Amino acid sequence: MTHFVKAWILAIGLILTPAALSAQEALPAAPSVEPAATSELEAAEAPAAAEATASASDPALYTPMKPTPGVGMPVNGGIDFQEQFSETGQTAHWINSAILVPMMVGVSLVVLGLLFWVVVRFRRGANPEPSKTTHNTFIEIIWTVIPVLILVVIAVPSISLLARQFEPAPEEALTVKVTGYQWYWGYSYPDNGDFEVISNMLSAEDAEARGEPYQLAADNRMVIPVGKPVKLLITAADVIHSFAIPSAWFKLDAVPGRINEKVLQIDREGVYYGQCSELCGARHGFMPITVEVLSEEKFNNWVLANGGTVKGAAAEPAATDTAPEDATTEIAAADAAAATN
Ligand SMILES: [Cu+2]
Repeated sequence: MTHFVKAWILAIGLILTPAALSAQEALPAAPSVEPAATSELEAAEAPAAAEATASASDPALYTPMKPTPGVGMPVNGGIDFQEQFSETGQTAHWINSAILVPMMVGVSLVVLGLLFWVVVRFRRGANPEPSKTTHNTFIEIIWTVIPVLILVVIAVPSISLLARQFEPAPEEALTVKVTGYQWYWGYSYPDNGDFEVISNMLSAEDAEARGEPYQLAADNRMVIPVGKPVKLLITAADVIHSFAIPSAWFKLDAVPGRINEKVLQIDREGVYYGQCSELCGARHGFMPITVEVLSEEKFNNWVLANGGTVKGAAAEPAATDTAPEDATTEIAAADAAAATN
């Protein structure tokens, strides 16, 4: 009787299989390589994208920096983490290579050695009368205390790193709001006139023409100043995405209706690539992240090239060691104003 029921369940399953397959095919068309508008949402954003490209391409103020090969991007045959350019990244990489990997290798070798010793020393030929011992207090203390010590050695740097990664941003930090869309990124700068940069993946030809890695390069980049904490407010407009830059040890989910906050600080000028790291639909693999890190002065020029305003340019320049930069910023602002008139 049960065989009969099983056979029927199997038969119904087989009959329904083609229907399930065609239902999957009915999903959005396979991703095309072109970053052209593929949804209504994206089409609606297209004018904004065109605008941003037009203003950002003012070569007098800003030209996209060429990436350094192997820096801020994956390398062929790489098995280690990417080289790290943030303080937390360097600490994390150090914990991995100075603490975790040596411990893994050490523990593995000790266990392997013990196994070999047991196999050889206590084989039937060498040890015909096996011992009937069931307890040994000394050994039991050893195999409890040593693992506890190993866990403590790992926990101390690891938990302090975790806490450091989620320290709130300092008061003066620049704020950038990152929004994940299906399937591109938007970066808005509320401290600089609240303009938004829409960032789509470059086609293979455009990426090659710009000397950038295909599927990591984007038409408009997120630009931030070097060596300064940047408060990233991360959210999403449709489904969950995740904003990740491996060479800055940065990853945080972008969740609709919620703002996640984390500090990003990169200590060297350059171009750093990342990808959306939360499965978010058909073109999930085609929404790369490109971050360009510039000096304060070049960053301000980029802001002006995008029609933004430079923080503190209108007000009295702050009496700090950044005063000369503020002066050049004002000149640039004046130039930009003259150019638009
Ligand atoms: Cu995504």
